[in-house]
Amino acid sequence: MLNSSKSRLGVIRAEPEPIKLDLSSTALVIIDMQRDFMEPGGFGETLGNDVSQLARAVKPIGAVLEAARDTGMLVIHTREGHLPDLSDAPPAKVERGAPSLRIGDPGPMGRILIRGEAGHDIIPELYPLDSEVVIDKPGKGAFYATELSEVLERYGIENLLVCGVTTEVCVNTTVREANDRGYRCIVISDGCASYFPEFHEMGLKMIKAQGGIFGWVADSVAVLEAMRGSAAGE
Ligand code: TIU
Repeated sequence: MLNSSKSRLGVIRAEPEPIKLDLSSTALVIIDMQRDFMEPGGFGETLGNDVSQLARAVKPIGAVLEAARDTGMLVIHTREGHLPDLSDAPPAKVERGAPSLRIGDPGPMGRILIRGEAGHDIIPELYPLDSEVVIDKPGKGAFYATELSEVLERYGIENLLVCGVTTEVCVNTTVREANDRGYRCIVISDGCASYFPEFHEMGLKMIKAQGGIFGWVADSVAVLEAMRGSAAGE
């Protein structure tokens, strides 16, 4: 059963300081690990990006996802995308820049960033189980115009382990939204990636600066230690 009333304490070796958490009120949030960002021919590449930069996050996320499944932690996957009629896509987003294909245009994985198309789906390595929550979001943040707040309240969640792509865009936006709503966010450093390595680095620094202004940062090894560690069952 998810989130039993029994608390399960874990300490994560994080920056700017270690954090002690009740793992039974903690969820794993995996941001936008979609083919549209990860593979050639999708939204990320149409913006001119080298999508191979994101591959490094897949294995660390996979390890934490496996531990979450083993320990019964709530798992939430998000997907950025729009309705086929683009009614939830602001013109300011669709018309921006000079991409090779715009949102809604037909591409090699179906229409770019449109719900239900092959490119919008999550990569096979991290595919959600039927029992896991999938949040479809039209924006960069996972709280804006979604049911995420209601889901977290329903499961009594207070802490979020956050990973996914890209570090400085959807991960940072979601962490900032979550922080303002009172959630403790622990960002998994090697479970995030950016098309720009320097933005990845600075995106993590921004979260943990000033005593953890938006949250904490820990690598997947430290998170796994806490999830599988001796504190479990305390
Ligand atoms: N372009 C970019 O870096 N990211 C996005 O557009 N969306 C997410 O980060 N998911």
